[in-house]
Amino acid sequence: MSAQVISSDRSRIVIGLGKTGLSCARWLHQAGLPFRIVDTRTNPPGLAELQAVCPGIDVICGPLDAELLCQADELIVSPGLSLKEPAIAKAIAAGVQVIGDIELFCREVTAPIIAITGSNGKSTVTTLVGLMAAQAGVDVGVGGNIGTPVLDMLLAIQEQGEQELYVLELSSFQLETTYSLQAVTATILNITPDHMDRYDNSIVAYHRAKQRIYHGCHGLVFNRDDPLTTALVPAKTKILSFGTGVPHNLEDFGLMEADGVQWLMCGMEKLLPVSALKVCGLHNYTNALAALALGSLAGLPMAAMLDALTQFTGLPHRCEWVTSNNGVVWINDSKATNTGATVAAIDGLGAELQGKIVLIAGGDGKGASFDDLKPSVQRYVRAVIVLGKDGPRLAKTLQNIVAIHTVSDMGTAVSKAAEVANAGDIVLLAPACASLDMYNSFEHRGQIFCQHVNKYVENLHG
Ligand code: UMA
Ligand code: ADP
Repeated sequence: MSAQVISSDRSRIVIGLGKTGLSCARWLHQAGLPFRIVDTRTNPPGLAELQAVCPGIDVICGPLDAELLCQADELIVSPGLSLKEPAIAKAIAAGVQVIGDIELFCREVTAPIIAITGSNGKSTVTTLVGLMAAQAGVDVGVGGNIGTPVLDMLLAIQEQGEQELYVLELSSFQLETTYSLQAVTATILNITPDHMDRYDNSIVAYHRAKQRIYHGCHGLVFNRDDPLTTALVPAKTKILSFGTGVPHNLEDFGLMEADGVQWLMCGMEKLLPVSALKVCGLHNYTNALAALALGSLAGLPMAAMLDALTQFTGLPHRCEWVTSNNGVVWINDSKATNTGATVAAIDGLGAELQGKIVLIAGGDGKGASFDDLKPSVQRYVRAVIVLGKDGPRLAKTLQNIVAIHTVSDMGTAVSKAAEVANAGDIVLLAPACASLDMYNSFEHRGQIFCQHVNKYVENLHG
C-alpha cells in the first residue's frame, strides 16, 4: 500500500449504490473514513447489503440535492451516472473534487497495473492478459468494468497482501473520474461509437475520455488499424502495436499468411497458427495480438502467453456456440451491444461461412446510428429479425438492403429465425444494442436466447 492516506476529516459523498457504490462503502467503512451515500433511485440495488455491512450509514435516495453535493469536499461518483447530471455539474463548478473508485484504487496500490479500454474486446483481452500472467506464475488480480469492482480487490489485499500485478478493464465512464492511473502498460483497443447518449452524440468527447487511459503510462499499446487508438506521449514511453497486417518492426504484433496458413506474428517470427486458437474470427485474432503486446511490454514470457492463448475458449455471450441443428448453427453474441461489435461478429463469422447469417438484433441503441451495419449486412446477412425499443429504427436503416421481420419477444425471434434459415446458415444474436429495455443485462438476454433455442431444438426432436 502507498503512503498516500485519504484524509479522514473530509466530508465525502458516494454517489450511486450499485456494485461500485457498495464497494466504495465497504472500502471507506473498513478504513474508518466517514461518508454518506446518495442514489437517485428510490430503492437502489445495494441498499440491503449496505445496511448489513455498514449499519447506520446515512443513505439518501431520490433526486440528487445540488446543495448537499456542493457542501461536500469530495464526491465519489459511480460510472453509471453522468458528470453532467445538473447537481453533480453544479458541485464541480463550485470546486468540489470528483473522483471514482478506480482513482481510489490507484492511489492505494503499488503493484503495476495493465489498463485496457476500447469500444470492443475489452473483457476478452483483459481476461486473456490475466490468464497469461497466471500461466507465467504471476499472482494477478483482474477487475474493473469486467465485473469485479476494483475496491473489492483492495479489500482482499488486507487479508492476502497485495498481488504482483493488476489487469483492469476500464470504461470511458470510469476513466472520466481517474487521475492517477500511471499504468505500466495501457491500451485503447479500438474506437467506434458507443454510449453516444452519454456523450451528446460526440465521438470526440467519447474519444477524449478513452484517451485518459494513457495519462502517465510507462508503456502504450495501440492498434495500427485504428489511428484513434494512438496518442502523443513522452519519448521515454515504450510503444508497441498490433494489427491485422504484417508487423512493421521486430517487436510489433500482426498477422501473416504463409503457404495458406495464417499466423500470429511478432516481427518476422511466427508465433502460432490462428487454427491453434479455440476462438474464431478476425476480431478474436486481433484480441490475441493485443493481449500478446500488452503482456510482452509488461515482461511476461512468450511461452506462457502462447500456452494461455491456446487454452482460452472465449467468454460466455461473446460469439458463443449454442447448438447446431439441421445444418444451422446458433450463436449467442449478446455482448455485441454496439454496431462496432455486431459488424465484427458478422464479418468474422461471415467470411468463413458457406451459407448466410440470419441476424437477431435490436434493443436500446444508446442514441447511436445503425448506418455502420449496412456494408456487412449487405454482404453476409440473409434476413434481420428486429426487436426491442430501437427495433423500428434498425428496421428503417436496413429495410432496403435485406429482408426484415419485426417481432416483440425473443421466443418469436427464435422461431422466425428457424423458419428463414437454410442449412449452412448461422443464426446470430448480435443486437448492436444494450439489453436494458427488455432484460436485466446482456447476460440475461443471452440466457433467454439460449433457452429458446434449446427449447426449439428439443421440440423438433420430440
Ligand atoms: N443509476 C441510477 N442512479 C444512481 C446510480 C446509478 O439510476 O444514483 C443507474 C445508472 O444510470 C445505470 C445503473 O444504475 O443505469 C448502474 O449504474 P452504477 O454506476 O451503479 O453501476 P455499477 O453497478 O456500479 O456497475 C458499474 C459498471 N456499470 C456501468 O458503468 C453502467 C459495470 O459495468 C461494472 O462491471 C461495475 O461498475 C464494476 O466496475 C457494466 C457496464 O455495462 C458491465 N459497463 C458499460 C459497458 O461495458 O459498456 C460501461
Ligand atoms: P467489451 O468488454 O469491450 O464489451 P468483449 O470482449 O466483451 O468486449 O466483446 C464484446 C463483443 O464485441 C463481442 O461479443 C464481439 O461481438 C465484439 N468484439 C470482441 N472483440 C472485438 C474487437 N477486437 N473488435 C471489434 N469487436 C469485437
